[in-house]
Amino acid sequence: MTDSILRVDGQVANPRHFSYEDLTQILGEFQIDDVRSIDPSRDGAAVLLEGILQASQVRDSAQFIGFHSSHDDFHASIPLSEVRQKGIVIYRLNDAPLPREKGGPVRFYIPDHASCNTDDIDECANVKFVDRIELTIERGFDNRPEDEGEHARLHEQDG
Ligand SMILES: Nc1nc2c(c(=O)[nH]1)N[C@H]1C(S)=C(S)[C@@H](COP(=O)(O)O)O[C@H]1N2
Ligand SMILES: [Mo]
Repeated sequence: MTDSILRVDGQVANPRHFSYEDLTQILGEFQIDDVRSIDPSRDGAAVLLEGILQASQVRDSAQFIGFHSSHDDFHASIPLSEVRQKGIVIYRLNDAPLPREKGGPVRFYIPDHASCNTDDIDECANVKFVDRIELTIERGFDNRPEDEGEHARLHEQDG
């Protein structure tokens, strides 16, 4: 399994692709073997966002982090400082890639997010099916729902 499932680019010294194997090989200090240890409602295994940022040599100029899903054309750009400490990337379930129905193969997750539409860092920012992480100086493309109506329509498409 060496196919790229995640690309990291923008304000990084080492723009790169990660395969599932590459994610498993990120240093143990960044791995979370059971996400339930930080959020009992979620399962799977993850790496701290910080592990991916270090492996890509994030530059000091990076102010925003963009999560892109080309699968369903969903995108969020959020201040890096808000998610750098706690953000995780869930990528594994029972030693296999995270399945699509769980938001896989790669999903971003903030353990203590606010509910949707209440804050910049809300539940909507837990982007599923992430295939690209982009570090930028200015806020980047973001098409999260802007009001309850849009948000409700998005959820109607779920499942
Ligand atoms: N790619 C993608 N990520 C997404 C969404 C989406 O429509 N597409 N919806 C967001 C919203 S509004 C919510 S509430 C959560 C839902 O995550 P869950 O299905 O794991 O509960 O995913 C977020 N991430
Ligand atoms: Mo949502």
